[in-house]
Amino acid sequence: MDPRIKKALEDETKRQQNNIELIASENYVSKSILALQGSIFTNKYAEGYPSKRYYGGCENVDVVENLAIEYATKLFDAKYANVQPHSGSSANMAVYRSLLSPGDKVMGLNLSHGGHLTHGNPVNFSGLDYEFIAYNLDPETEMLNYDEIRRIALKERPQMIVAGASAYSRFIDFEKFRDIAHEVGAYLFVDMAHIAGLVAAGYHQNPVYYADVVSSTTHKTLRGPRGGIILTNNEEIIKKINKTIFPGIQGGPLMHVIAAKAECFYEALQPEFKVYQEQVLKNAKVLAKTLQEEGFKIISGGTDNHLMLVDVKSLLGITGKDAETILDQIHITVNKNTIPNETESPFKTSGIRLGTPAMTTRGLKEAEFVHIGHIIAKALKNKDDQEVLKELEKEVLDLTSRFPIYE
Ligand code: DSN
Repeated sequence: MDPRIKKALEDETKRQQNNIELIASENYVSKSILALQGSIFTNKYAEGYPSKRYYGGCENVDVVENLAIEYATKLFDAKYANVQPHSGSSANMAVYRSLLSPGDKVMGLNLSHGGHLTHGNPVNFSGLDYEFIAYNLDPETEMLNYDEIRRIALKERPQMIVAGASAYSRFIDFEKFRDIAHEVGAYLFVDMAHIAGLVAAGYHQNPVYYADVVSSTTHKTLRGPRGGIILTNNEEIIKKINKTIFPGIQGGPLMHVIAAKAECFYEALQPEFKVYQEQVLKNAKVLAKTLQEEGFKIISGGTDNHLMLVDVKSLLGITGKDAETILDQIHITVNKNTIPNETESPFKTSGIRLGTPAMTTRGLKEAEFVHIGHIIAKALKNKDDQEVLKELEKEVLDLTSRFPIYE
């Protein structure tokens, strides 16, 4: 291996082992998934779908793609799945292109209120190709306000409503979204990327029962390889989606990733996965509570899922970027994040987003998350005291050394 690439790999392994990983969209895959994603399936071209390929020698990749579809549909109780999207963004592009025409009106959650780039941000293809109308969180509750979403939908009459978020810590009522979409004759499209693992384990309402189409990534709470999927119960819609993914927007599917997705769905069907997700939720609740006891404002007052948004500016006058840098110094990885009614630029922000999926995979429970909450608070409150930061760094390294990423 090229020595410089090898060194980066070794350094990254060390970083992942040493750091407390709190980025809400990250996780550690199983050794089986790691092996499959680095397997010889990567050598195979398989344009098309199982039994309808444009290349010979596809008998084994057909097996893994069929298994991925079988397990995904079982896991989410859906009739149809397309497991080929290279990413969540590709999946979302395929959904829009299958059901909309350029210029059609779509509603999505504002990025700075917790939405996603592909939910209509003006610099993203979604915002460029379609006329997106953003809905915001309620300024008082900092939660989704379904009456307000309905009011906007009745006024705007969109062709599609997108539900789902990247930085929203509350339960999302897909049934209410469905009712609004039906009332205005719009498709309901749910991007469940962040909460897919919770849905799979039965800890969040399953959007497949309410939406016309559902997309997800496979690498967040679902703990699989980096990639996307699309689910639906509608035969006409899956036909369109399949055509849009291939030959519409993708060529050869990443068969090594699809093999790893099949393993991911298989793992998520096991009883241990439910226990894991339950712990993810318990850990998030205690982390939010600990930070609140330390004086921090948690956006919306708490969390129902795997993540929380912490307003660092109102208590300490620092930006989310400052907080990210200080925590990085003591080996805690987080990301700065805009909060509702943000006054700072997206490069600075007033908040940080914290999530529990990755460290829960490593075996941390409530006691460790209370400890992490106190470490975060102490570091941010003593940001200029190098001695305190050094002590905290030691505490972090001691904690992570007790929970290896791969035994
Ligand atoms: N970038 C992802 C996240 O961190 O939430 C969303 O795709």
